Amino acid sequence: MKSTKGIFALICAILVTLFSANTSANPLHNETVTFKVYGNCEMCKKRIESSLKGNSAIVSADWNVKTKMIKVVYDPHIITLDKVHQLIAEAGHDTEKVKANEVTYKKLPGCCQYDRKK
Ligand SMILES: [Cu+2]
Repeated sequence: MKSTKGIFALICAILVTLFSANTSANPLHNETVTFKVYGNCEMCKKRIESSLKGNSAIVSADWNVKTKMIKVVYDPHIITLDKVHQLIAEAGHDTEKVKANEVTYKKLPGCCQYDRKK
């Protein structure tokens, strides 16, 4: 009986390992990109970065208030670069690839409403 329990525990351990390997970023796959995201201040920085940080495919996200450039480390096997841009746009911030929806943009606090290219 003891060995049956042991095998069962082993199978569980394998399943847990496989499951977590498929749902969170794998360091072997990581890719780093840097691109422009429009915003103004520290509040924007928080909003931009947290639009990505909840996602298990994102290893890190760091937006620079001065240069308006974001550096994202992500696992391209789980998330596409287009989706990364889209998540930021959904928070109200234009990226060099994807524009935020007008309604979402207007909901940003006044100080965060960056100049948009017409
Ligand atoms: Cu702001």
